[in-house]
Amino acid sequence: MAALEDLTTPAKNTWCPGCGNFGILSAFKSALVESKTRREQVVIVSGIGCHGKISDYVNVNTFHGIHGRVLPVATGIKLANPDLTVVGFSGDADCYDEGWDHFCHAIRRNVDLTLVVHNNMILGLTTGQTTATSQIGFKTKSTPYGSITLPLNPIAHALISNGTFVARGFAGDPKHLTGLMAEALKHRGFNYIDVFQPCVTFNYLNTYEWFRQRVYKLEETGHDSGDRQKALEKSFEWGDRIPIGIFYKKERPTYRDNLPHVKGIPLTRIQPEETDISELIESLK
Ligand SMILES: Cc1ncc(C[n+]2csc(CCOP(=O)(O)OP(=O)(O)O)c2C)c(N)n1
Ligand code: SF4
Repeated sequence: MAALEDLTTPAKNTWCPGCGNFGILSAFKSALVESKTRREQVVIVSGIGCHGKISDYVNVNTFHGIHGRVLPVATGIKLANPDLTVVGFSGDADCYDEGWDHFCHAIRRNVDLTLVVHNNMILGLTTGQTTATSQIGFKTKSTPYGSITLPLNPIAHALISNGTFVARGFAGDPKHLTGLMAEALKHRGFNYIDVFQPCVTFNYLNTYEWFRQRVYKLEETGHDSGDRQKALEKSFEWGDRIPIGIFYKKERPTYRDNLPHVKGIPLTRIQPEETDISELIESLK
């Protein structure tokens, strides 16, 4: 079982003071403690961007991947060793732009892992350009006259792709986010949490204040998280009121359950057979 003090690393944190990533980091550590997850059993896979540095800040097994490829790496780890608790951390550009195809397919496959998307609605590390979730009219370095493209609705996409755990949190409410993450860690299947993560340096529009004035908790309104139609309806709510919490939760077989060649003993426990491949190498010369 992880203790909070054991989860800290000596790495110097280089996120801007006040960045929403701090809320995500503290919520995740608390969720590991709350869900009584053993530190040694956890693998974090992170993408490229400010969010990706989270790999340096949690004392578990980590893999800092390449841009947009959190999910292929996380999927491979989980399929090879299902005993591990695999958690992906991605950014909105990393997941909803560069990694969009992986996102849709991992959801429909129902790979048994958790994905947390640090959604700051901007490219942070590359100093402020629009992403797939940037708001229309948003002026950035890449859209000096304001974005003319409508943003994606990743929650709705996750629901129509048959997601089995679809949730949204807010980095400004780490206690609530801890609860969502702890639930996700317990749930078997693809657990997706989009997190509103204010970028205090480049996103002057979607600030803590902007979110605080709008977000409300689904669970406080009697929302039935077993009702997919209702969840879909809620996923389109945007404007003065924006829902956070678990939109939808359901059990269904995971990808591994139906994959014949990895169904039995985990690949990591199978001793490789000694095979002479010199003939094969010769034939390729
Ligand atoms: C293949 C590839 N394309 C582009 C880049 C440049 N790049 C570095 S970080 C980044 C994205 C950062 O945005 P986001 O995923 O939203 O993360 P944030 O920095 O906001 O956390 C990009 C495009 C890269 N490193 N690799
Ligand atoms: S640039 Fe934005 S997302 Fe990156 S560390 Fe600074 S505040 Fe956070």
